[in-house]
Amino acid sequence: MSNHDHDEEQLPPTPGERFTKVLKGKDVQQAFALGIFFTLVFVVLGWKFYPKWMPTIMSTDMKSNEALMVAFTYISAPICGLVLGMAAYTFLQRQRGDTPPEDGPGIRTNGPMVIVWTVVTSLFALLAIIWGIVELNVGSEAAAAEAKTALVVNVTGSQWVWTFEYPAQGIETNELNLPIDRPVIFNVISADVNHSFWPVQLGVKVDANRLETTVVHTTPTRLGPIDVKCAELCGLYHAYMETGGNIMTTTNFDNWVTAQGGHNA
Ligand SMILES: [Cu+2]
Repeated sequence: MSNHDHDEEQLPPTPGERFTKVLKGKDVQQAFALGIFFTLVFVVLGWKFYPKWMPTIMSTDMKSNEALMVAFTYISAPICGLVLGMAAYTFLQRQRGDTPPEDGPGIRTNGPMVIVWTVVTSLFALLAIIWGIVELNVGSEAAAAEAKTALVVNVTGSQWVWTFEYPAQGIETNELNLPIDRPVIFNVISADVNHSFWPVQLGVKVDANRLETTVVHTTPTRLGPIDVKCAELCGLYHAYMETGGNIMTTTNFDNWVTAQGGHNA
């Protein structure tokens, strides 16, 4: 091709020129426009709909879980949006029967492009790590402060039932009733295989292992029913390993404890 011969006489384009050329390509711009469209869809989902689709927020932990979920939806929206944009553009172009544009030089040899994507994705990863570490520390500080006043519940998972022992109250039940606004410490263990203790609306999900107690805590902040499930495949009736309970006023909780034959503490 004469065009090709002509190119060889010129200096090869610099990485910066290649970057600009890529961005100016009609196909890239159209795919990018679709990417922005999908990004907006995810932002609207994260902003308006995901919070509604999540379980009712009934504890401090569930509140921070929701904030995390929504923030990560925003962060991942442009990444997911651009990938979907490219996929949709390719699909639409195929439907039209257009010939795909010829491949340019490999992106891996384009310095600026490589730097941009490495830096941007590293920043996302760093944000996720820092956020996670901060949340963990906030949790353990709160736990230390709450230890004296907290209600202790010993949770045992076994095939295929949850058992809740309240040592200070001297009762054992299969429904998880808790008083509102009082910190609760769960000592979680399994009597047989691995289970995962998941009181859904409390935003707690932790493995129940045999011979090893896992301590987890939260503070219920809203009255109402809760679901307790097993979130670790644990055998034939794993799917039915669920129970419920209620977040109650302190008075109602005390009455319930008394009705179970326990003493208030
Ligand atoms: Cu289980």
